[in-house]
Amino acid sequence: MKKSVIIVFVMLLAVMAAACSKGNEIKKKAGDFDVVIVMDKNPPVTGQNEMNIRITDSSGKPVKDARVMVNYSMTAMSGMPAMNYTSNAVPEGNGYRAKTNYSMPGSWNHEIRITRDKDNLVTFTVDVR
Ligand SMILES: [Cu+2]
Repeated sequence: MKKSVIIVFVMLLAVMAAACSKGNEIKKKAGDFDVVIVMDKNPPVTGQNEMNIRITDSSGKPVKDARVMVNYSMTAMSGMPAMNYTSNAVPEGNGYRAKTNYSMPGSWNHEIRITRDKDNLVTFTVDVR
């Protein structure tokens, strides 16, 4: 009896932790812009993934008229040449959507280039399973 109560409690905690987890959300500054990147999978997996990119200006207004490119790459490893891909983000709602296709698991470097008047860069790494 006591044991089952503890088990239910632990399960509840796990569900709450999962709901609060923001492991798939990345927040960065790029010049005057605030950028929030949300990966559709947590963790991202080998193969097709999508990211939603929301950009706001210094007054908090969504930036919808920028050119947004996602470059993702992996440095060469033993038995694997360097990999480098670019994906054009397309406007969607108040943000942009970009598809990525990771050819292998591991740590992928990302650079998002946001162009409006000038280039603004966001860099981060994603651990792909
Ligand atoms: Cu690799």
